[in-house]
Amino acid sequence: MTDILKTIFESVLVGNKKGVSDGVQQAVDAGVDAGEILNKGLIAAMSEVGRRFEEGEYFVPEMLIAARAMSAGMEIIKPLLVKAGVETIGKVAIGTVKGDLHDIGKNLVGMMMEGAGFEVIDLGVDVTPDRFVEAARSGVNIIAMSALLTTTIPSMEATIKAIEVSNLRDSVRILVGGAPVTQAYAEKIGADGYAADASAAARKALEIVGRS
Ligand code: B1M
Repeated sequence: MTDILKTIFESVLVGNKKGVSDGVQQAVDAGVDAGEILNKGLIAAMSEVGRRFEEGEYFVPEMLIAARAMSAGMEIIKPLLVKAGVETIGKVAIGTVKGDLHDIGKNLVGMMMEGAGFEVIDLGVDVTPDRFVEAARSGVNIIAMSALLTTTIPSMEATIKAIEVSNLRDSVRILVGGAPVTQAYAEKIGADGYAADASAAARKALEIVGRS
């Protein structure tokens, strides 16, 4: 790994937003390929962040600041990636379900998925089943639903039913998570995957699209 990619990698690990954006800008100015900055700098670092989180070396705050630092770098290279036609691993539409306004965990999951190489479309909070159906119709690979309230998790099942009724169930995979959600619940409502935290969600999404 070149020195500049190493600097980007290490800046993401410690959540140094300015270090990441300066490093990415320097790499771009030096003519380093945007795909290389993405894969060897940003994505590699987020995968290490995920590993440290799962090993108990990092906690939610460390993961959050690393993800924010990574996003600062993404902002710089996104237009270059689009121009170069660098393909993302897949498209994920993520949202917090109807009636639920909690978005910290959902944002973190979205950032980790972006860090894993997905294009993430953030539908926001209080997302109705119809809005998820619309996203499924737009051609995303994964619908990712987050819920933090025991009173709102039934909206996940309602959304899956709405996707089925719209004949879109075979074209998207569905991932669910959030504090009150369990593997058993995910299976009961017919989701394709469950993850307990943001790092596991990114891994699960990779598994779902066959890139794990
Ligand atoms: Co609310 N709230 N809240 N709240 N809130 C909880 C969730 C609660 C457990 C607090 C409590 O009573 N102990 C409780 C829910 C009880 C229950 O239903 N079992 C609760 C309640 C009751 C409420 C209100 C009803 C309170 C009221 O008004 N009476 C109200 C509801 C509003 C609504 O949504 N309609 C409410 C409001 C709020 C605030 C607006 C004040 C604020 C939200 C701010 C925001 O999100 N922008 C808030 C907060 C901050 C919390 C707590 C304190 C923290 C949630 C959080 O951000 N955690 C929470 C108590 C707690 O968790 N200790 C609580 C950090 C975050 C990183 O974790 O979101 O769990 P989490 O996400 C994790 C995993 O769950 C997972 O990965 C994430 C990262 O590792 N994950 C996924 C999440 N989504 C995933 C999706 C995946 C996979 C993994 O795949 C797609």
